Amino acid sequence: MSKCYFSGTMKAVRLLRVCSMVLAVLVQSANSSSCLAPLAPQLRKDCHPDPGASEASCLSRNCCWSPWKTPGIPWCFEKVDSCSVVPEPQRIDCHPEPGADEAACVNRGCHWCASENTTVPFCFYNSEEEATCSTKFPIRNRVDCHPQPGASPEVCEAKGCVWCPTTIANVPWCFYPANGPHGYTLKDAPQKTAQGWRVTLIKRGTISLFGNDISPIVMDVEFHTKDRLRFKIYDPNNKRFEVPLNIESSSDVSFEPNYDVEFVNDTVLQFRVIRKKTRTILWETTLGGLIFSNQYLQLMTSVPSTSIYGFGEHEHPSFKHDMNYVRYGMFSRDQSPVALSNLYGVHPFYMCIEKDFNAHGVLLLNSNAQDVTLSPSPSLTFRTIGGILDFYMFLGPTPENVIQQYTEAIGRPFMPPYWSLGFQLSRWGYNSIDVLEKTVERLRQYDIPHDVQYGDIDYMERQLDFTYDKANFAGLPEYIKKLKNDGMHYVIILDPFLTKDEPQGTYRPYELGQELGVWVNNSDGITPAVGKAWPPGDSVYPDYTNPKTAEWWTQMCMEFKNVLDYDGIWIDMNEPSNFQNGQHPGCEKNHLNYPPYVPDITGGLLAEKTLCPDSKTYLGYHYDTHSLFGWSQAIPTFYASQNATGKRAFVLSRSTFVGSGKYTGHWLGDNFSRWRDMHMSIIGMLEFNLFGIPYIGADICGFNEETTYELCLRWMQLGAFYPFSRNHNAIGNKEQDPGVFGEEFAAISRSALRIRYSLLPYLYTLFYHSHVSGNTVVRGLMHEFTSDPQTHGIDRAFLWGPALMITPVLEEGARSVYVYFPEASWFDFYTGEQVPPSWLKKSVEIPAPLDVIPLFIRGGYILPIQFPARTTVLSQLNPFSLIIALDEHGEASGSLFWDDGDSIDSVERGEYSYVEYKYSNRTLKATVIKNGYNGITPLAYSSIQILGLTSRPNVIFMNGKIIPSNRMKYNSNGKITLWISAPLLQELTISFEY
Ligand code: MIG
Repeated sequence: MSKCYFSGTMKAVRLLRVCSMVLAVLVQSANSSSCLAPLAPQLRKDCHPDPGASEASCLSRNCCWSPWKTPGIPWCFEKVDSCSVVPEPQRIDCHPEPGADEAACVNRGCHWCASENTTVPFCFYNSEEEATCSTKFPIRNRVDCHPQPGASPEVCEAKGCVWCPTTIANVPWCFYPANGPHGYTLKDAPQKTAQGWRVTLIKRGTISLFGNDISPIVMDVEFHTKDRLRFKIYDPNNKRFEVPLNIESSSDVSFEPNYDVEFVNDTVLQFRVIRKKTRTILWETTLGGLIFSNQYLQLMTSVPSTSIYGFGEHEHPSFKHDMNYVRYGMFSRDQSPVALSNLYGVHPFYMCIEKDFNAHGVLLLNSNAQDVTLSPSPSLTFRTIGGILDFYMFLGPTPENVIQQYTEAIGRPFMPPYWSLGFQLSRWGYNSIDVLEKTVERLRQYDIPHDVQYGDIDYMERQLDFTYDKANFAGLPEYIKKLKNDGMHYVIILDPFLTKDEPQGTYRPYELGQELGVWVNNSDGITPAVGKAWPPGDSVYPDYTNPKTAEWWTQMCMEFKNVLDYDGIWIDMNEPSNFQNGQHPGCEKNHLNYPPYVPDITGGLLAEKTLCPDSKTYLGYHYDTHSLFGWSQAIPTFYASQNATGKRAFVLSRSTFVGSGKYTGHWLGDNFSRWRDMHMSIIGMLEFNLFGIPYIGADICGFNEETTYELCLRWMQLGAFYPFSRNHNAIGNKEQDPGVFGEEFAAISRSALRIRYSLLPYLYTLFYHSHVSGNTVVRGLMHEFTSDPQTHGIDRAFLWGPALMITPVLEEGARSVYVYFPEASWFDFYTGEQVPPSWLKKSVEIPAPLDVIPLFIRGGYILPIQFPARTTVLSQLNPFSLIIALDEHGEASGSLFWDDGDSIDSVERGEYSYVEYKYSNRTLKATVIKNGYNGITPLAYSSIQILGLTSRPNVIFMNGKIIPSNRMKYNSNGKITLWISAPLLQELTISFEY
C-alpha cells in the first residue's frame, strides 16, 4: 500500500484514507534510504574506509553491505537517499496500482521515497527514458547481450538487441528483446531415440555475436536414470572437445522418470524440464538466445527459485547466492581468495531449492573458460568459450539425494585414511629441521593431538621436486621415521613443474621425463612449454592427461618414497601456476590465445599466470584442458600414493574439477588471517560438500598475514570441525601452531581437538556413507531442514552429518553466538541439557566464553564416539561410547563403520565391520550388520549416554542382566550415563523399565 498518488482525477477517497493511515507508519521510518537494491558501484559512498569491514560492522553503522568483485569498490556504503535524486514533481510513477512496498518497488528497478506529500508517487522513475524502457523491458528479465566491455547503443542495436540504461547495479544495458532475431529453432519434430529425444536446431537470422556460428546443431536428451537427465547440445558435423569424464547411464531403460521434458516449437526454442510430481518447471530456455558458435556458447534458463547454491571455485560472501546479476567466472587460477573471482578449481554445478522445498542439481560438464550470470527473474545464463553444452540434471528431491545422485554420476568421494581425520600441522618456512622439531615437540609437551606433520616446499633442495634439503633438513628421513614410530604421519608437497636447467646428469626426474616426452608442449606439439616457477631456472610442466606421464610420475613418487618415507602427497600449484603470463617467449596472437570473448575472469587474459591456451596436451589444446590440469594430476597421484605406501591413498590437491573428489581432498587455498575468512571458510566447506569433495578445510589461523591470539584460538575451535583439520601458515609470518601461544591457548586447543577426536568414529562413519552413497559429510542446516526457509541463508553454523550442529564464534571479542534452532530436539553437547521448546525456530544468544565452541546434538540420532588420544593410532584402540539423543518420540538411530583405517579398498573388499544402532520402545539394540574386520574383536563399549529421557528408569537391563545402580547416573535434565563393558562385535540390547 504505497501508492498514494493518483494521476488525473482522484478516483477513490476510500483508498486515500487507507493510504494516509499507512503513511503515518511510513513517515517515521521514512526518508527512505534503501539497501534493497545493490547500488551501482560509481554511486557508492564508502561507509567503512577504515580496515576490518564486515557485514556486521557495516550494518552496525546503518550502512549497506554488498560485496563487489572489482577491487576498490566499497562493499560497505552509505544508504542512498532516493528522495533527493530528482525533485518531487519530476518523479514518474512506477507503481500506479496499489500494493507496493519498498521491496516490490526496488524489485521493479525503481526508486522508493515515502514522503508526507501524498500527491507524489512513492515508487518512481527518475526520468522519462528510464520509465519508457524499464516499463517495456522489465529489468528483472534482462539477459545481457553484450557481456564484454565496450557496449554502446550502436553496437547493441547492430546485434539486434535493445539498449536501455538504468541506475540499478549490474542490470544489463544491452539485452535481448523478447523475440529477436537470435537463437535457434527446431528443424523438424523431435525424434525418439533409444535413450530419449533428438532434435536438430537451425540458427535463426544472420546476426552473429562472436562469429563462426554453427548450424545445424543437435540436442540430445538422454533419460539416464529415473532421477538423472542429460541434455547435450553439440555440432553433429565436427567433433568438439568433450570433458573425458565417463558418466554412464543406467543400462536398464525401463524406469519411470521423475521428470518430463517438453519442446515447444515457438519462434524461439523452448525446452522445459518439469518435475512430474509437482509440475514445477525446473529448466526453461525460453528467454534470450541460445548461441552455439565456435568460441562462444551461451544458454539461458529460468530457474524455479532464488535459493541457488554452488558454482565454484570462488569465495562467495554467502552460501545462498545473490541473484542480482551476479557473474562468476570459472577458470582455474592460482589466486588467493578474492571475493567472487575465479579461484583454483572449476565446478559448474549448482543446487536449487524449489519453492515447495524439493531440490534439484544441475551440472554443466564443460572445462573451458566460462562464466555464469545469476539474474533475478530468476534465471541463469551460462557462457563458455569452447567444448559443448553438456548438462546433467539431478532430481533429488532432497538436497542429500541431489548430491548422492551427482556423485553417482561423477564418482563417489575417496575413503580417507583414519589418520587423515586427525589434527595436522604445516607451515611454509620452517626452513630448518630444528624449527620443525621444536614445533612438533611443543605440541607433544602440551599433549595436543597431532596426527600429521607436513613438509612444504622448504623441505626440498632449492624447491626441486623429489629432493630434500640435506643442509637445512639434514636427518629429515630419520626424523620422519621417528615421527612414524610415534604414531604420526608425514605428508610431502610436490609441485607440478620441474626445472630443465640443472646440470646434465644431476636431475633424473627432469631427464627421464624429457626422454619419455611427458611435458605440455608448445603449439607445435613437439617442443616443451617453458615457464617460470619455484625451482631455479626455467620449468616444464608434466602433461598428466598423457598416460606416459602418469607412469613417469608414479615411478618418481615410488623412488622418492625410498628417500622420504611419506604417507601422503600434497599437490600444489596445479592450476597450473606460472610466474609469468604464458610460456617463453609469450603467446602468439591467435584465436585461442585471444578469443573473441573472455569470460569474467581475473585479469581478462587466459594466459595470465599460466600457460598459453594454444599449448598442446595429450587430450587437446590447453585452451580446453587448462582447468583439468589438477584433476588429471590427482588421478595418477592417487595411485602413486597407494603404490608407494602400500596403504590407502592420501592426496590433497589445490586445483580440482568435477569428479576430483574420487581421488583427492582439497583445502581452500591461501586465505588470510582475518575474521571474515573464518566465515568464508564455512561457506567454502559447504560448497565443496556439494561438489563431491567432502574432505575439505581451510588453513586454520589463516595463511597470509599475521594471525592474532584470539583469532587463532577461535579458528582452532572452528578448525577442529573441518573434515580436513590443518593449521598452515605462509613463509615469513610468525609462528601460529597451537603450542606457540602458551598454556591457556594450548589447553583450549587441546580440549577442542579432544572433542574432535572423540567424535572421529562418527566422522569416519560419515565418510563411509559419503564413499558408498555419496552423502555430504558437512552440510548446511538447509540440507536437513529444507522446508524451513529460515535455514536457507544460514552459513555461520553447519552440521556434521545430520546430527551435530557446530556454531562457532566468528567475531573478535564476542563471547556469545546467535544460534538458530530449527524444529527438532536439540541437546547441549557439553551438558546434555535439552534446548527448551521456546527456543525453536528462533535465533537465541548462546554463551561462548573463549574456551568454548558451542555444539548441539540433534535428537533422533546415535553417535558412536571413542576416548581421544594424542594420535588416532592410539585413539583407535580406546573404549567406545554411544551418545543416544532421543527425538520427541523417544527414538534414535545411528551406525558405526570400522576397519583398520588405512588398508586399500577395505570397503570394496568387505574388510570392515558395520554396526547399526536403534533405540525405540525404551530399548537400545546394536546389531552387527557386517563383521569383516578382525581387528575389531578386542574393542569394547565402556559407556552409554542417553539424552532426552523424560524420567528416571527403575531398572536397566543389559542383554537381560540388571545393570547395578552404581553403574549408572541419572541427571535431572534427562541424561543418563551407564558404565558398561560390552564387546563391539556382539549384539547388544539395553532396555529401560519404569
Ligand atoms: O606460491 O608451497 O597454496 O599452501 O604453502 C606459493 C608454498 C606456493 C601455495 C599453497 C600454500 C603453500 C605455498 N604454495
